[in-house]
Amino acid sequence: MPPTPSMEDYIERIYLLIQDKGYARVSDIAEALEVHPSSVTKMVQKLDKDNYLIYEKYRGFILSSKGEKLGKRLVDRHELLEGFLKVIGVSQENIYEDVEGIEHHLSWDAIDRIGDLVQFFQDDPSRVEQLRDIQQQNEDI
Ligand SMILES: [Mn+2]
Repeated sequence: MPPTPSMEDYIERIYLLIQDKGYARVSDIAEALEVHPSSVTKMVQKLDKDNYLIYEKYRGFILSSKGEKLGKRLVDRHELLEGFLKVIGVSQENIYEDVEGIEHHLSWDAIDRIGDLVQFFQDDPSRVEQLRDIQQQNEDI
């Protein structure tokens, strides 16, 4: 069974917490995701059952290799989508919320194709300028 959007949010956040501090605790996750600790406990049990997590007594949780692999992929996907929205000219103030809104709902095929498009712009900055010209024209109408 593929992870649900909510599981993805947890794994992504746990991956970032572990990168930052070496471990993740229920209270840290609850704070970061703005949810009640009892919800975190429930999800942690589910992620443990599905072999994404390893519970370390007294310390908190670490990700299993399966969890870590997925966590890295989810964090990379988030960053790619931020880069994509940025390059197409979305206002900085909207980017984070927009990525949170779409990241769980695209196929990995779509993610990879967006990656190609980001690369297309990165490979030649004049392409970004051409896009900005079109955007300027559309604003002027
Ligand atoms: Mn995210």
